[in-house]
Amino acid sequence: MDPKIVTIEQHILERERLHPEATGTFSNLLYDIALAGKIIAREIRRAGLGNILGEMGVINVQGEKQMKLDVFANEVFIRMNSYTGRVGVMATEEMETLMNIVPENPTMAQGKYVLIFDPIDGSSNIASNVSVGTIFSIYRRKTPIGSPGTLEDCLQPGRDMAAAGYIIYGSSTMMVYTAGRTVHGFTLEPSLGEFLLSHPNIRIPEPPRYGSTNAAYARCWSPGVQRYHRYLHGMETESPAVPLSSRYVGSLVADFHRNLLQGGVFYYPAHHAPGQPPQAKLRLLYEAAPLGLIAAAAGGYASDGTRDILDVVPTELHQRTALFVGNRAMVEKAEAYIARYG
Ligand code: AHM
Ligand code: MG
Repeated sequence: MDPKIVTIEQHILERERLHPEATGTFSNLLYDIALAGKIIAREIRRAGLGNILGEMGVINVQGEKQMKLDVFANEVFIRMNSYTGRVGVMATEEMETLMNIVPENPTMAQGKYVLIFDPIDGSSNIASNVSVGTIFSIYRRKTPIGSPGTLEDCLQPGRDMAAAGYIIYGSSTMMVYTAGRTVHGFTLEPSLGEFLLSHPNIRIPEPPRYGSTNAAYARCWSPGVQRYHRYLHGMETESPAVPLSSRYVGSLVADFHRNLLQGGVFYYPAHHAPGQPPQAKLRLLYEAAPLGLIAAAAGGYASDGTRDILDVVPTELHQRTALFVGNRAMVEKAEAYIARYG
């Protein structure tokens, strides 16, 4: 066997050995997530075939309605993590309130970790065969193990995260994660059904190449953001000598992943309308904070336009935020333009 092949299990185990106090729970939780990712990837590969196979009687034999993929992915994540004793509380973008995990077996302790996830981000893209992703973050719970998990466990600043990652369902399936210091990427080898280490120690390269935003909303941005957009694309006197090129998938994980590997900045600013408070779209807990941790561990930075996204203390589960994420200097430039022009 090629000695260079490292499975995600081997890799996580190796990292665990660096922490003699580790019990293995955290490693096992990461495997659970990897397995959930494989199940979701398999289902996504068949997207679009549901109706055909249903008509052929291959699936939906009981006449059940085909489950939407985001609902399916949500179920997979919940089921994979409900009975392991590793997770005490979960929150998902798909559900209004948190899920307190009480093990069915009363002798089993309630888990010590908090799992927060967006089961399929960008799910509207599935209909046109465009990449989507799952985003997750893991925190240590604040409330005592054995007591019910509460909002206090979920509403922690990104800085306190134990790990974050995503699974991208693209031309191949990849899982990328960080436990806060380094970022590693694993590609699913479909015939083995294993995630293999393909991108060790990812660093956002310099110089940044891409600016990623939905520029159709430019009219709704604040003056500072509008000027920042002009700066990135060579229309301000101090613009970079080589302006950024533009790439926007409209699937956050895909846009983030490309910029992580090739350099760039993704920005989804708040929208402004006269007489109304600014409206942001992306969710702090499910989307912005985990990608912020990954960016930071890869040498980049994420901001809400005024401060490090990892310093924002959430006040509600589904809180929304503006997001600027990518190469550090480019994100700091966004903060500078917003500080100067609003
Ligand atoms: P979702 O959580 O409902 O899937 O929405 C999040 C998605 C992100 O993946 C993406 O960055 C953004 O919405 C795209 O929004 P827009 O269509 O406004 O550009
Ligand atoms: Mg989402």
